[in-house]
Amino acid sequence: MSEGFLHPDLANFALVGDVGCGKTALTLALLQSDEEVLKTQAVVFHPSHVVDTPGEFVNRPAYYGALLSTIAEIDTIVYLQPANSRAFSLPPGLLHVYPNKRVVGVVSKTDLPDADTAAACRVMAEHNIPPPYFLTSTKTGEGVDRLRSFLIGLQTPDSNIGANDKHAELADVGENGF
Ligand SMILES: Nc1nc2c(ncn2[C@@H]2O[C@H](COP(=O)(O)OP(=O)(O)OP(=O)(O)O)[C@@H](O)[C@H]2O)c(=O)[nH]1
Ligand SMILES: [Mg+2]
Repeated sequence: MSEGFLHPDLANFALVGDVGCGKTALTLALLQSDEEVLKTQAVVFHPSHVVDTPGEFVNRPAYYGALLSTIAEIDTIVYLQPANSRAFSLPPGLLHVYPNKRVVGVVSKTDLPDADTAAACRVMAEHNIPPPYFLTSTKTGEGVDRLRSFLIGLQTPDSNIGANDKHAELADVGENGF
């Protein structure tokens, strides 16, 4: 498997979000993998603790336990909010169970004709996911390189300070105005 070796520092994050929000497509784009995007039936562990979760983990309470145990040892949650949706899909309480995890907010599918990226960013802000937010489309490639660079930057040696401190530090480099 070649993926992961291209970006050895692209590590230690889990993509989380509703069914069909684009987690697998974004994971493969970040890894520059040409694997086919298929419905995720079970957690997929890529090299370096890059974890693609099934959307059922957030929209079916029966799977919350599986989600919690899957992300237990992972530092960063990459949460996807589709650009055409105002439904927030992280399970309530998740961020209380793991208050020290870093959460990176991503707007996915910005290419859709009914995309409203401002509304998607607002949904995340209203649910305590701090900016910067990354606007991405795996169809056009928008934002993928920028998100990859950001995630790689989290793995640099001085990123071991508390997740919240790091987030505050990075919030200034906002990728957009929200
Ligand atoms: N237009 C558009 N379609 C996308 C984008 N990203 C993903 N899709 C499509 O949306 C559908 C779902 O994408 P997936 O990556 O499988 O979504 P997922 O979040 O992994 O879904 P589950 O595995 O079911 O949780 C697929 O048909 C993708 O081709 C995008 O940026 N733009
Ligand atoms: Mg998937």
